[in-house]
Parts: sequence; structure tokens; C-alpha cells
Amino acid sequence: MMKAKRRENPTRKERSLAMMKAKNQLSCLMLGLAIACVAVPACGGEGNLPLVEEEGFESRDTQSPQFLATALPNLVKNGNFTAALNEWIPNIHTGVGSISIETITGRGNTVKVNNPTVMEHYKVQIYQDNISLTNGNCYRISFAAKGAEPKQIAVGMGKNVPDWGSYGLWQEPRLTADWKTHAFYFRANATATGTRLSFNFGAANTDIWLDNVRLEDRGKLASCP
Ligand SMILES: [Ca+2]
Repeated sequence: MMKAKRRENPTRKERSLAMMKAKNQLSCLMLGLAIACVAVPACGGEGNLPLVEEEGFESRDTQSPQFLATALPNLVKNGNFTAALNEWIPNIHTGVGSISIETITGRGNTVKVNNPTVMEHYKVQIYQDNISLTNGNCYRISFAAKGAEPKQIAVGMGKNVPDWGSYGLWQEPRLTADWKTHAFYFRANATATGTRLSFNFGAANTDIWLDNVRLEDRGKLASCP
């Protein structure tokens, strides 16, 4: 008798759980595109890993496109360095050190940076300019890298002219001796075309390898992880 009554009259907790579930499902439906569900942790579900900062998760990073309804275009040209350094601009302020292409089994071309001395991050860099940004949109930058020693590099998106002001991205990940993918999200603070996406190695006096640079525009997400 009690059991039958319980089934007909769910407890407050059960009602609350059912409502939360329905709400989440409705949220996902309303969001429509799988990309939106991926980026909203409330959508939950088996396939939707919470995409907070993903530093060091190469397997997750390479899987991430499967969560999207359609693969988003890579705003970075020649991000895999298939065409060597085409589209990229190496910039070594001191004239000491080197930036070159090294071919590695399984990765094809990668960028190899040698920097013998510690200086400011920006003094040894490779960058790509004039990537269009839309004010308020959420962007995801990811790249694979490793260092001969565990050193910090910096990745930024800023103006391509003085005062080099930031468009919302400046991160200083610490590299490891193994290849890892580092991923960060940022919300563009202006609509701009005169941009510079830069990888900065000046503070890392070691050898560093860089590959598979991707920049995706995730659009107007309420939450930019
Ligand atoms: Ca490559």
C-alpha cells in the first residue's frame, strides 16, 4: 500500500531530481546544437566531458571534435606546420637562438625552438597575425607542445601593434618532457582584425617543440569555460 502510494506520489527529492533532469534535457534541446551542449556543463550526459581548462589532456583534446555537430574551422592557418613556417612569423629579438622545422614520426612537421638564455617571454616568439575576433565570442585555443626541460611558455592574443594590448588571452602553461595538448578558453574583449596570436618562449631556456595549433570560435556562449 505504502509502495503504491509512493509511486503515485513521488517525494519532494524525487520530484526535484525529475525536474532537474527535465530541465537539463530541455536546456539541451533549446540549445539545439551539440556544440552548445558540449560547452554547457549542465547538459551532462555520457559523452559530454566538462570542458574546463584542459591542460595536459591530449586524448581528450583529440577527441573533442567528436562532441561537436560539425567540426569547427581552425582559424589558424597551417596549424600543423605541414607547409613548414608558411603563415607564421618567427621573431627573435636578440638574434640568439633559433626557430626551425623538425619532422617527427607521427607528427610530421613541428616547430622546434632553441632558446639559450632566459629573458622576457615575448623576446623569442612565433606568431600569426590578422585573425579576426568578434567581441564577446568565446574562443578555444589548443596546441601540442613539449620541452626538453619543464619550462613555462606563454600564449597570447593581442594587438599586432603597440601597445600590444590583450584581446583576452594570456596564459603561461608549463610544458613537460612529453607531448601534451594545452587548451584554454577566452572571451574576446573586442572585435578586431589587427591581431597577433603569439607563442612566446623567451623565458624558457631550453628546446621546445610546438605542433597542432587550433583556434576555434565557439560563438556567444553564456559560459566561456
Ligand atoms: Ca605537425
